[in-house]
Amino acid sequence: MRSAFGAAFSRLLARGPADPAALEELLILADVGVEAARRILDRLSRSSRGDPPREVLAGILVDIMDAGPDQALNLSGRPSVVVFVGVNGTGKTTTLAKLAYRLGQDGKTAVLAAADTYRAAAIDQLNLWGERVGARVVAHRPGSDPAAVAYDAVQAALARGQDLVLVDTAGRLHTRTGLMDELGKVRRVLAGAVPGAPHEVLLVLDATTGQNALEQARVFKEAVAVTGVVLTKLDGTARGGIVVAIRERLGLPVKFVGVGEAVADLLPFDPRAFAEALLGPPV
Ligand SMILES: Nc1nc2c(ncn2[C@@H]2O[C@H](COP(=O)(O)OP(=O)(O)O)[C@@H](O)[C@H]2O)c(=O)[nH]1
Ligand SMILES: [Mg+2]
Repeated sequence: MRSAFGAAFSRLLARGPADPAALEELLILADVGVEAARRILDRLSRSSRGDPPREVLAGILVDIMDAGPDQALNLSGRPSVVVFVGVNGTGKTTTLAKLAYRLGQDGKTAVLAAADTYRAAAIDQLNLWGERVGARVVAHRPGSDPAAVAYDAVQAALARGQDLVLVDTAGRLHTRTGLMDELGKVRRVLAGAVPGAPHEVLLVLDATTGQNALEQARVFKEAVAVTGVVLTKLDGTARGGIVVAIRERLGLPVKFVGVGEAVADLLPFDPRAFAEALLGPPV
C-alpha cells in the first residue's frame, strides 16, 4: 500500500488528541467508510486522556481488522478445497495462481480447476499459470458445466494425493440468481466429493474500486457462504482503509492482500503491519 495517508495521519496525530472532524475526513478519504469512521472516532473519544492518540488509533484499527483464528487459511481438508469468487477483473485467476505458488513454497501441491468456463481465454489463462507455477490444471471445453470441472479436479487431486484444489469461477454479478445457482451447484458437488469442502470460499475484491468493493461483498455474501476476502491491487491505491470497512461492515476476515502482478505478490494479511502502514511512521 502506498503511504500517502501515512504522512497526513502522522501530522494529525503527532501532538495530542487530533481534531475529530479532521480525523474523520482523513479516515473517510482512506476509504474506511463513513459509518466505520464514526465508530472509530467514538471509540477514540472514550480512550483515556493520557494515551498517545496514534497508538490508541492503531490499537482500534488492529482490533477491528484482526479476525483471530479465522485469519489463517483453513487447510484442514484432504484435499483442502478453496473456491475463488468475485466479479470479473478483480484478480481471481491471478490470486489463485499466486496462492498455488505460495503454498508450493511450503511443499504443498495443488490442482487448479478451470471452472470459469464462460470464456475460452479464461481457460487458456489458467493453463498458462498452471505451467508457470508447476500445478496441474483440470479444464473442460468452454461453455461446459463448472460443477463438473470442479468435481474432476477433486478426483484428480484425490487420485494423486495432492494437498489442494483451487477452483477458479466466473464472476458474473448481473444475474444474481444465475450466480447463486451456479456457485450453489459447485458447492454441492464439492461437498459431496470431500468432507468439509469447500474449506474456503474466498471473495476477491479490487482495492482500487473503493466503496464499490463493499457493495460487491454484500451481494456475494448473500449469494454464497464467503469465508474470507482477498484484497487485490493494494499496490495501486493509497486507500487501504477499505479493509477496515470490510471487517467492520461485513465481518469477513481479510486473509490475503495482492500487492502486484507477479506470482510472489500475494501476502498473508497482517492487521498490525497494515495499521502501521496506514497511519504512517510515528513522529
Ligand atoms: N497491480 C496489481 N494487479 C493485479 C493484482 N492482482 C491481479 N492483478 C491484475 O488484474 C488483472 C485481472 O486479473 P485476473 O486474475 O484475470 O482477474 P479475474 O477476472 O478476477 O480472474 C490482471 O491484469 C492482473 O495481472 C494485484 O495485486 N496488483
Ligand atoms: Mg479469471
